[in-house]
Amino acid sequence: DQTTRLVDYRAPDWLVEETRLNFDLQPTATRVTATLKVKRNGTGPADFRLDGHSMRLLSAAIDGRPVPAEAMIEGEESLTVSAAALPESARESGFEWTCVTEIDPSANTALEGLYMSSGMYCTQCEAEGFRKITFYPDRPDVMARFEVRIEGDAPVLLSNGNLVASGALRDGRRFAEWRDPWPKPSYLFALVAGDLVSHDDRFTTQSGREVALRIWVRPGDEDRCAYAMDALKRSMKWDEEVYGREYDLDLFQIVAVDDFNMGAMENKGLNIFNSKYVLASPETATDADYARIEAIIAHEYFHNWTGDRITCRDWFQLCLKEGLTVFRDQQFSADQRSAPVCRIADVATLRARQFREDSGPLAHPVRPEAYVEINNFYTATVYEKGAELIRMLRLLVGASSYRAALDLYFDRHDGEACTIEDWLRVFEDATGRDLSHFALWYSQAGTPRVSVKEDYDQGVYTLTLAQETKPTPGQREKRPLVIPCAYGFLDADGRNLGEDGLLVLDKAEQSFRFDLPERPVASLFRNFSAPAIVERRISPADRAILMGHDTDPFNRWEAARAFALSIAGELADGGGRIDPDWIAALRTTVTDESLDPAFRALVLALPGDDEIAGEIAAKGGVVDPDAIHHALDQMAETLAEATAPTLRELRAKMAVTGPYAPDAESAGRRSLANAALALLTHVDGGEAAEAAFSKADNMTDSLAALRALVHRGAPGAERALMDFRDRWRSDLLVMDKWLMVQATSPAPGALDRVKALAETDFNWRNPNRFRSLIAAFAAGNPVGFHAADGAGYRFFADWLIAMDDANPQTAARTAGAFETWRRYGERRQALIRTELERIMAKPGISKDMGEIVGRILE
Ligand code: BAL
Ligand code: ZN
Repeated sequence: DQTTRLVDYRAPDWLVEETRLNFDLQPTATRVTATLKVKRNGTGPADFRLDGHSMRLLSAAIDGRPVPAEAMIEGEESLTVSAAALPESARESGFEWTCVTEIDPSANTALEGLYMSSGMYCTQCEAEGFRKITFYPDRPDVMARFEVRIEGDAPVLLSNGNLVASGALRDGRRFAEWRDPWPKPSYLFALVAGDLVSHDDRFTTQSGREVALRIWVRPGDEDRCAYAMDALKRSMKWDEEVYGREYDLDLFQIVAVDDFNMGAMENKGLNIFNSKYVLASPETATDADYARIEAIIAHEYFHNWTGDRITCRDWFQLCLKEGLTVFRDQQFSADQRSAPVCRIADVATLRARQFREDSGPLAHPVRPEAYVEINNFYTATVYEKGAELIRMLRLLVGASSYRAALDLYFDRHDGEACTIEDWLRVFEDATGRDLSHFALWYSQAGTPRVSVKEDYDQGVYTLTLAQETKPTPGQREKRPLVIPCAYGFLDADGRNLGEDGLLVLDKAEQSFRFDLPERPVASLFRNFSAPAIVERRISPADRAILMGHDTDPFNRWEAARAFALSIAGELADGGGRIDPDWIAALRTTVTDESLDPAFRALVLALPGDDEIAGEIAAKGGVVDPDAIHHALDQMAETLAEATAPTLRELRAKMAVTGPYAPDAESAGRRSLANAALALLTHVDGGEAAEAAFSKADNMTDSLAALRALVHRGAPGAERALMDFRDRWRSDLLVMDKWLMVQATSPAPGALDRVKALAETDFNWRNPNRFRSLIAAFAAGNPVGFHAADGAGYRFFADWLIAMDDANPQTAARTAGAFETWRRYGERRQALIRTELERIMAKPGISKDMGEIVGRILE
């Protein structure tokens, strides 16, 4: 059994106080000498067990004396010196362990451990990559001070902490020595070596400490770092102001890397980023890219306290750092931009990814209790639902108590590796509340459904809320959760009625009574106060009141979304009609100049195919991707026909003058103009989009126009695709957008086009390329992927099999596109099953892929 279980957690037998690493870098044979000062944790004899694999052990010594081969047991992923083989003196008081290993970074296509990307050396150690660099107790509750010496040909040699020495060696080689004063687990170790240039700046902390800031990129990319640097400085200031957290080293560095499994990584003092989330210029990056860069820079920086200074005891506690840090980055973005717009976007992502996960075979609690491969648990549930739990806690205890609890958390646990129990105890101690019931959110998987019943009689409004969570894999019985519901009431004219407040539903069913002078239009779960699915019958008239007047912008948007979803659902089911009231209400909202353009753009966007599929599946229906797509097309066309002059007017009004700037206000104007453009393409044959494409002076407008043309199969699409390619063919990050536009196009022939693109000079081993073409097709092209003959499934499975050999982590994560397979009709299910079984039968399938596909098939 390859499963690791939370209940089996045991404190480490040995701790490491100091770790000295010496790297002699060579592309195919890098030598790593590791010297660890080890001490016993506990009493009595204990084997000295180290994690490690995919490297050659050249020698090992204890207190300078070679360890004989027969005293070491090499397991598949470990090296053990038995307690009996340890020298007498070492058994109690500890010892110095030295080992020399040899690794081949050039052959490391899994991008975990030490590997090469575009000629540079870099590392990714979270969660368990360090054990591919040297033998080590590779677990987050072992925290050591690291000293690192790097020797290599590259001009720039980086590691964590502060630089203490550097210089030239013989034969053109160089060395650098780094010391990180803060104890850290091995997963936060980082090394980078390459031909890099830096974009530099400084930050003075609130206590007056001078910090040098450096963003390292390949020569030629220096002029694309300014926005990331600005976002970094704003993040540093924000964390001081809002959380009282100051940076703690003299240097903070970021490196942009082309081949990277994740978005970025919070290694102490040396964050490594997927270059996609650092590099930006108006010509090459969209408004959405700028917003993502800002959020991810903030996220990784915030990890310095929530992740690095206080880390996780074990990987089951991943949400301790990830949920909290996502919540912090969401707060930051909301402060920098429009809070309602950010909230709506965050909820849309949560519903699209996490609700989908929570309702299928991959559902798991925010704190999972078992895993085969921990890399499979960097999920929307751990991250995004984890952030929602923090948000609910803050709502329940109030903002000032939340801050007091966080202060206590940092005071009490600085330098420790903690658990969710530690986290909740801090809140209990700071507020005097009992959170034992709330804790269920961490262990119970599945999205609760809250049904709403309303009654008004003789001045009393009664609201009855009932909750239910459906069974999830391994959890049949579900208990009622603590569900906060922020509410307010409106009268028939849309004015406030009575007081706003917060209800807490903590039983299966509860009624709440309010004295109100008239029947209210209730605005419930304001600002999406709990990650729940709300089932409520509401009249079109009440919906229109909420859409037009709610003081909670989230619920104004929610009312519009619910309206569109119900129309789309009925159309896809072969019935229904396009209610003219929907069009009228949309027109009123999108032309309301008192509203933020970014908000209006969100209201104007139609629901996605997958969102409708999720609704149909939740009601027990069989999902037909073609019917859903047809319904959405009909809606877009009818809306565009009815509002074409309004849409054109909106575009004219939203035109941004002057040079491009990525600020939220101009981005909002562009998003509304481009939402209108996408609709207009349904009625003008692409005329407006062609004009917009040829005059665009920034990537946001250029890409929006290209997408509108390609996705409608407009006559100008081919020409625009060629122009775009000719202009950007040497810029791989921009070409990813070009690939993605084609991969996600619902126009006929998408699969043939994707196949052809995959056969040209497509570097599929690069995760960004793979995601832009193969993953985007499976996850973002429901019509092409679910083609009735199964060709889309076959194509995708072929690629998963190929990628699994090279990079199991990226392959397994991409395979999640199959998680909704039981939503579809029998024929499609049979075709998908064939592909899933083919993947499972692949000789040498990785742990990563075996776990994901196994769970999907269960
Ligand atoms: N810790 C992995 C990348 C991130 O969540 O920041
Ligand atoms: Zn994170």
